[in-house]
Amino acid sequence: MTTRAVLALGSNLGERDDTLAAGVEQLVDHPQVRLSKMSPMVQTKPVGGPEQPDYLNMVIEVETDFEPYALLAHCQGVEQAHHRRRAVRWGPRTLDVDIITYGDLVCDDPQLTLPHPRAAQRAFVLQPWAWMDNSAQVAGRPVASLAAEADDLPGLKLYERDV
Ligand code: A4P
Ligand code: MG
Repeated sequence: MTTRAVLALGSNLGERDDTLAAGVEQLVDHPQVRLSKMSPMVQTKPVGGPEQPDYLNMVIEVETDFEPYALLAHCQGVEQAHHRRRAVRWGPRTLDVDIITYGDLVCDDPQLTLPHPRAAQRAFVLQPWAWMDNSAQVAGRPVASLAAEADDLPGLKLYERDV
């Protein structure tokens, strides 16, 4: 069965834009994952955690034949390919890939909580998502209006790559 899922990517170490672009390629370079929509990249102030560099964030929508935990394992495999180290919670990272929604599935397992428990408060997920899909909803509310209310919205701007 094919399910539509929204994935969020974040990076604040190294060549952040190359990392996000490579991460998207690797996520969809699999017969069970097809890219359907992609947001622009946004530059964002870190939310939580220690003092750390600004992030680049983006979201994508995929059609997938993976079951939820297999999709999580696939996302973690792509993080590993970028030498993700888990030292501090909410600490700096080369690449983080979170599953934001998996169809309409609601799940409160700590290993895979769906929809992502913090996504509805975070402009760094909501704003690129709203730009990607203006009609998107999460937790029964339009993503665009949740983005407008998120505390971290003032720290977000569209990312333009230096040439
Ligand atoms: N997990 C549970 N549900 C999910 C899900 N829906 N998707 C589990 C992915 N993973 C999920 O994740 C910790 C555990 O969450 C995993 O074992 C997985 O099974 P992690 O990636 O190892 O650690 P983390 O990302 O540091 O923790 P966490 O709590 O997921 O962090 P958040 O909430 O994702 O926040 N500020 C800006 N501006 N931009 C960012 O991208 N990211 C974070 C991380 C903090 N501040 C940020 C950003
Ligand atoms: Mg994560």
